[in-house]
Amino acid sequence: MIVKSAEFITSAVKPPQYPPADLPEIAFAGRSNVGKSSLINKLVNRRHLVKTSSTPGRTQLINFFLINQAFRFVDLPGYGYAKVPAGVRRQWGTMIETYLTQRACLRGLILIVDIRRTPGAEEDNLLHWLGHHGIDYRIVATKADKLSRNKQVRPVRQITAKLGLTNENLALFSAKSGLGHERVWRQIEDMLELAP
Ligand SMILES: Nc1nc2c(ncn2[C@@H]2O[C@H](COP(=O)(O)OP(=O)(O)OP(=O)(O)O)[C@@H](O)[C@H]2O)c(=O)[nH]1
Ligand SMILES: [Mg+2]
Repeated sequence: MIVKSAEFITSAVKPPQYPPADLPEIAFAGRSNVGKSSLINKLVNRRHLVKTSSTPGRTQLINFFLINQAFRFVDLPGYGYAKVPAGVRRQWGTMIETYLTQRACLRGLILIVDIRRTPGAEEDNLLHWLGHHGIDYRIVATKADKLSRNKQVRPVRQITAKLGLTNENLALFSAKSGLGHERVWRQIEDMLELAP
């Protein structure tokens, strides 16, 4: 994918604040601080399109970005951050669930996991829930640069086993080195049904 333009459109909490559902959308989800915003920045070759932070829970709204005037990326707030009060966490859950179930132009979701962490119940539940709602998804294991190549083998096996995936379904990625850039774009093009 050649990215000619990428711009922030708007932040939203509820449907009336979403942009019109006139373009296909790809959503990005994952645990708080996993590297969702960094992944989007890397994919579109912009360092600061999306705010990133070493403090978990930075992205608290649904953020919409217009790519090539043709489709949108949707950065969802991270889940599973322990320091967020339960009430706020519930609100986040509702916010994400509402987006995922009500957005007619949603074409698929990229679930991002940390290569160093075996996915837990949250990831499992999310994938089952997506399956149940007929929402297409792909998995990306990010921060691959944190492990040397031979140290990546075991965690990749654990992640694929835990989530019931084949190796082809999982893309290794690093926002730091750019590893997996092409692979993730192919996953996205696939969900957008764009010819390669
Ligand atoms: N080494 C390395 N660090 C990364 C990578 N991706 C993200 N980070 C770092 O991880 C931290 C969190 O990154 P973000 O992109 O803000 O994560 P997020 O998932 O958007 O976080 P929230 O919006 O808070 O849920 C930052 O300090 C990033 O620099 C990566 O591929 N490699
Ligand atoms: Mg973020």
